Amino acid sequence: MARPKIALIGAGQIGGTLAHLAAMKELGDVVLFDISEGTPQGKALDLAESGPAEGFDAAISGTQDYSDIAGADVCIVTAGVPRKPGMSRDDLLGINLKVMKSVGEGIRDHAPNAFVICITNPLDAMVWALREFSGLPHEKVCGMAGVLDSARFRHFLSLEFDVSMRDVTAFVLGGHGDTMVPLSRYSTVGGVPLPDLVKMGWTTQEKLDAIIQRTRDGGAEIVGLLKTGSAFYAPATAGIEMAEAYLKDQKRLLPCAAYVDGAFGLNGFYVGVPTIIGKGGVERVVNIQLDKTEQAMFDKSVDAVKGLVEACKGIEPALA
Ligand code: A3D
Repeated sequence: MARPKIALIGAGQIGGTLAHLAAMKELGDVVLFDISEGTPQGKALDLAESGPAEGFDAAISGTQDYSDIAGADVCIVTAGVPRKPGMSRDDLLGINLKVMKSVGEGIRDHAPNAFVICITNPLDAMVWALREFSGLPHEKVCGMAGVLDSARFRHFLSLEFDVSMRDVTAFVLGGHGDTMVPLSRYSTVGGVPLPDLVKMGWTTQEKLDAIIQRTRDGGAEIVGLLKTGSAFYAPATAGIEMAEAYLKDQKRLLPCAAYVDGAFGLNGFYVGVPTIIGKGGVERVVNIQLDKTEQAMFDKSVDAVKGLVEACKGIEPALA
């Protein structure tokens, strides 16, 4: 039986790390695609040469030709530009929208049966645009953000409580931007919700609020430190978690930017929600109950994404 084929559109910081992780985990053969001549080929060769020591069986190649992604089972899209210090994710809209057009058409023409995970920012608007340009079924196109934002939240919480990150679960919903919604009530240590841990004296509400804010600013904190680009190790790890859930039909419950039609008061809109990912792609949107405050934060976040989608329609008339 042939190994699955994983196409990585964009061979930059995240793309290269995705290729490394996919090979190490033997998820399938990897094709790196990028418009930058030599970059995907160079990274592919370098990664392939790490195979003998690591002992993985995966073919890794690089290309500038979309026909080489033919038949891909999974496409992970990081093509575009990342932010620099002082930039918001939204500042990337115009340039990355053009990139989504060429990528969406490439996937439509060569890998129409793939499960597509978008990582390019501004995430929620770009996954919407990528779906429009590719024309793939909505359940086969989603965006990675919630897994990363939740991982950041889990990491900060584990530091605060001095417990293993493995025992911290967390939910971050909404758009992947300043309005994202970390949900304390649905975040736990070993099943104990955060509000209970505040009552038990494990932390204070003030400290929890500061952690929530640090989570919202998690991407900017790394951009500020790196100065030349944005985070890539944790974003790649999160993307691979989603790809693995699809390829192995794991039915994982993961927050991701999914097409929501009927849940959360939304009718046909891409935003971060809890989903089940398995062999059908985004198989279910999990319609958890939000209290009034949470719903208000979620609605505000949805409005922010709506603004970006409208801006896309203004730039690219074909989308309107
Ligand atoms: P970078 O290292 O610059 O890689 C981007 C790659 O895209 C470069 O190699 C470019 O040559 C390539 N590229 C540009 N245009 C095209 C095109 N038309 N077709 C194919 N390839 C193209 O960036 P990165 O890997 O650090 O980040 C990639 C994207 O992910 C950026 O938009 C980031 O903002 C975004 N990002 C998202 C998250 C989320 O949580 C959603 C986190 C971190 C970064």
